[in-house]
Amino acid sequence: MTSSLLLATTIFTKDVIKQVEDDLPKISTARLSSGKNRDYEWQIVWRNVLGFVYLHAATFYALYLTITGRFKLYTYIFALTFAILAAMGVTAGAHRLWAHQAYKARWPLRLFLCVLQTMAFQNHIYEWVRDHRVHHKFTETDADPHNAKRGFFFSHIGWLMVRKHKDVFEKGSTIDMSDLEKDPIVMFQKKTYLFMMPLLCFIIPAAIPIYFWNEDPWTSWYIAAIWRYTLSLHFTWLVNSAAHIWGNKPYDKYIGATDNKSVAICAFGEGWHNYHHVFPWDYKAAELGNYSTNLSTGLIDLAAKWGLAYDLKTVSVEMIKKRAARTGDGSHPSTEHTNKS
Ligand code: ST9
Ligand code: ZN
Ligand code: ZN
Repeated sequence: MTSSLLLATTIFTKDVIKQVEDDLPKISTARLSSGKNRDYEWQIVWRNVLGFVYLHAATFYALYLTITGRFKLYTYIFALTFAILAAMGVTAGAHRLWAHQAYKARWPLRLFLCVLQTMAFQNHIYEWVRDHRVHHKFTETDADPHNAKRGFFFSHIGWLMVRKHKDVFEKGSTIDMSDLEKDPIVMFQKKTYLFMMPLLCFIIPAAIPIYFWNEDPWTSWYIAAIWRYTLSLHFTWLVNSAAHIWGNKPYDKYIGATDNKSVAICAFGEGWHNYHHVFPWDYKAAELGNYSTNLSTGLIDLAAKWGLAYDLKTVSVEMIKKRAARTGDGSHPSTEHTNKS
């Protein structure tokens, strides 16, 4: 059992099956039609395509197990709890703490968030942050790893199945990562990721229901490991796709990012993306709303109460109002009657 779990979980990891990838032809399947990019060709990464095909096929099987009631209730409660915790590692950790330095965290909190982020398998913190900083600095250009101008599919999942545009490497090399290089927790995670990630994202969550309440091993694998992981990936990806396509632009109508409540709920507060692109240093990643649409803020506030988080950055109401009046689309409460466009 353990070896088959290991085999399945490592299917994505970069180096473990690099050999397999090297054997596959790097197929250039299409040219982008935009004049600017005539020299750019897609290079499909079949290792990732196959990985995602497996994930989604296995997720459908998990749905079948769910519909037919072939699971123990504890397994679902556990999977949900695990998913929420892992998401906090991405939102409160990789995103607000490490990518944007929106607050500071003492080492026990950084260690906790790092463990949670490893449970989420969205690449190690260093890589996640580098891609995300590039996304903010070069939003919706060829240097943006998940450039939403290339459509929903590309910005949602497609970007993880092809080699990056050369602008991502070139312009990405201007990103300062020295703060992360000074964080021993981040660097330790980077070094040990290929071992820690499969353990924390797949093996441990699949083993807990088997060990503690005698869940069927395959049910545990499909529901607590695969289905939980796939769903949390899609919720995350919606921030890059849906929240760059559909929604309001209360703070800046000239950018692609939108405020999208449904995405905010699914992504624990990360769907207020128009606000976030305008004020990326705000630890709430939102102006309005409460913990129900922004659980990540709740966690940071709690950590601040306990003295584990400090220097929480935010934006004054005045500054927000001025910006909404100047560049918003008129959907901000303070401009609704004056600035409709
Ligand atoms: C995943 C990530 O899903 C999701 C991120 C979402 C972000 C959302 C943000 C929104 C806010 C937060 C919302 C949270 C909501 C949470 C809710 C939860 C319910 N700059 O990448 P490589 C250089 S991961 C500068 O291999 P290829 C660098 O030298 C899913 N330089 O490029 C690098 O070498 P090294 C699981 C850069 O070969 C070298 O290029 N993971 C940059 O084109 C090669 O880099 C997967 O599916 C940069 N930005 O491959 C696998 N980038 O690293 C994902 C690269 O040694 N990745 N360089 O320094 C891959 O397999 C590959 O990256 C690839 C591209 C095939 C996509
Ligand atoms: Zn964005
Ligand atoms: Zn951000």
